[in-house]
Amino acid sequence: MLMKGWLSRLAAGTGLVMASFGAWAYTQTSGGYNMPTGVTEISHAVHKVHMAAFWTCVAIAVVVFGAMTWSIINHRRSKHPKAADFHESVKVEILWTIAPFVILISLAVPAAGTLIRMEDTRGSDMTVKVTGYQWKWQYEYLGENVSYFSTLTAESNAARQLHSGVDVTKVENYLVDVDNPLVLPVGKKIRFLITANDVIHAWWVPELAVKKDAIPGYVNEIWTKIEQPGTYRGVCAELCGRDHGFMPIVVKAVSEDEYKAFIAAKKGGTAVAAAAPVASDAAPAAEPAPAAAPAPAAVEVAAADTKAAAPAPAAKEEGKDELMKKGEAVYKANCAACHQANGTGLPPNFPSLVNSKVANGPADAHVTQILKGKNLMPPFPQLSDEDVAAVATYERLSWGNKGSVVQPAQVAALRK
Ligand code: HEC
Ligand SMILES: [Cu+2]
Repeated sequence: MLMKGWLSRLAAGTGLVMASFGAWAYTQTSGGYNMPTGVTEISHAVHKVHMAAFWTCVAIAVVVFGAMTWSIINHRRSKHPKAADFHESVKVEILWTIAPFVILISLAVPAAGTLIRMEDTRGSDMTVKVTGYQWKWQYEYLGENVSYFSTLTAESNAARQLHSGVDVTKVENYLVDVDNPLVLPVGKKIRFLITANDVIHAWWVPELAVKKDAIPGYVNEIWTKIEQPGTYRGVCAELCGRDHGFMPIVVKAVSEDEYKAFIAAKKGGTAVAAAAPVASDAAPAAEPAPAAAPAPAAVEVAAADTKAAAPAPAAKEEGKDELMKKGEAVYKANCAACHQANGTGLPPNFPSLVNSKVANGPADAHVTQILKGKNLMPPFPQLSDEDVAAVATYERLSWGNKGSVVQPAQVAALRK
């Protein structure tokens, strides 16, 4: 028996209404599948444009699939064996030219407005220069003389190694946590200058609606104004080589006082690349802040770093144990990806450092190779003299190697 016309229309209509209600309910909670609304004025604007385009698509789908379903049911061949043969209608043609035009313009206007606002970096309160490296980020607070590197936490890095034996589901914030997050104040207009030092990267933090290519030789601009304190995570969004997936971004938005304490604490020491895995959401404040930082719970990062970096002028002689300990951290953060945690490397491309001629040979050549790189090995000029001395010492005295201790002063001399 054939369905009556009104019945089939009702059925098709109900189905579509239910489907779109489902979609609506889903986007309200986002369920992790929709774009985040974010925590900045721009991210809200971007979300609005996104939802407007989404609902326009839903409305078009309802009309198109509704007409199609209705036609399939009511004009099927068994019902109308002889097809109608109408054609050409100026009215319909005008309608289907004007309707898409109106739809596109009504979407383009708010989208263009938002894009223009995103680019307007005028009147910013502070500037942070972001530099992409293979495979880490450097943050430089312009005018503050504070700059540091931000790399994947040692914990994630160890867990991700082939045959690490670590159950990665047990690692907190696996692959999305860093040693030194970017600390920013809320309620301030922050301008970012984004560039790269080797290949093209892209700095992307979805909840800030900030995504910009980091291109060597170019400086791109973008800005943000974060509304609420919190930890916001992002990733490099431009395929930049083997460890592209291992250079996450963590932004910690804090109150202005906490931010000031952080900067003050950072100024107390030099920037270090060595890893002190902190700053996961759940981690309790690591240790009491030093005297320089008035806010007690202030940014645990600051506290950890200042301690590690204490007053260490380049010329100071360092004990072997100290160098070895620091060297291990620097090695894990910067070298283990290629040379492996146990030094055996991944031959034939990445040589073993066990019994290596370089690690057992003259220190100058060893240090120069770290500073300047060689063939597939990238240069590491961004590491401090201390870090280079420590990592060289660590390589020269680990895994049965019989090299010498390297002092920061030696590195400083070779840098020139
Ligand atoms: C992207 C991979 C990669 C990273 C990261 C890396 N290396 Fe290398 N390393 C290499 C390659 C490739 C060579 C071989 C270079 C050549 O001789 O052509 C090498 C060679 C060496 C050698 C000499 C080995 C020998 O006997 O020939 C030393 C020492 C060394 N690296 C130390 C380091 C240190 C220290 C770090 C971290 C600061 C580091 N490497 C990070 C790829 C890497
Ligand atoms: Cu990258």
